[in-house]
Amino acid sequence: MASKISLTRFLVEQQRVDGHIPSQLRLLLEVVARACKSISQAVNKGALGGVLGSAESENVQGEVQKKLDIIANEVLIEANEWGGHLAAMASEEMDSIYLVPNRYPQGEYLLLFDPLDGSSNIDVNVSIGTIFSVLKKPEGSPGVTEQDFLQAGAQQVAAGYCVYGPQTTLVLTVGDGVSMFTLDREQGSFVLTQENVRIPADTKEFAINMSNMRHWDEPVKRYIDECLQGKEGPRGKDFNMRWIASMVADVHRILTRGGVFMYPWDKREPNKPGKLRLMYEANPMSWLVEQAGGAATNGRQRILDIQPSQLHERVSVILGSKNEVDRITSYHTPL
Ligand code: P6P
Repeated sequence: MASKISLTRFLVEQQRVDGHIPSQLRLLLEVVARACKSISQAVNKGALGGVLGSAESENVQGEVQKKLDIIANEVLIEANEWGGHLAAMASEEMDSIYLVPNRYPQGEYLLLFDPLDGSSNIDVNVSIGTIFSVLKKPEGSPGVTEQDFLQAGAQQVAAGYCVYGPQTTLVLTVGDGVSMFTLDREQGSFVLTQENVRIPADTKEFAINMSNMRHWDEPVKRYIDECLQGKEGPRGKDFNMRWIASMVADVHRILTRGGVFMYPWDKREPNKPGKLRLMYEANPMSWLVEQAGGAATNGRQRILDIQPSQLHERVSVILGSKNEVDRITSYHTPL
């Protein structure tokens, strides 16, 4: 069997080969990976660790926080604040940005994360995950403000997620393709298990919460209806449906075997562009998908081109196999 390549060796060799990973960014990625290992251990304990259930509090989204949401958030903050690689952090679980305390050296990177995506699945033992995005702090500004975080997804310098499922797998891009690392619990390290991940351009599998069908806009209704017509319909083939209600798990399936994931705008909350968050869910996932040959739009625009105006703003998400995303987008923007 080929020798195991650890995450550390992979990052050192990538740094040496093409300079894609400056040393501070390499440190950042290794610290985030170590934090994900700790979160994985907490998740795996479940009821034995007294970490299931509600924390009896709400986050900035107005959602009830699970105990593990708060634990994961604290793990990421504590793991990253002292390293000297960050200027500040932002999290789905915190109203405002978190400045690195003055007692620690300040770095040039901004780290954004959803510490535990898919919280509704925690108590029923279904895969969940951590999503993270890395931006560079804009030059010149002495301090750090929320405004420094409001950069389009195309400005990311690294993005990834860690899915806590039957395996704990870290999936990462620094702009040179997508790599997957599986946690070897005996060694306690992430080991490279797939490089140059590619999403097939076509698929027969879609992921959407069908219970919202009556609330969708017409283009989404048209696309799903055509899929449901199967071989006898305009698509000329039968489709399969999956919906795990953990974006990390649905995106991992799409990176592994193709498919299209949709959380579109719907008329339940017409003033919100969508349910998912742009900065620390849609942007990192969209960059990973594009780096693997897929596509990601909000129905009308490439997600990575969206200029954010608020830290916790939401967005409609259509991502995955390029030909399917292009088709759905074309339904939204008829010629
Ligand atoms: P629904 C999890 O709460 C999440 O943010 C995504 O991970 C997931 O895709 C979506 O919401 C599930 O939403 O409305 O189906 O529960």
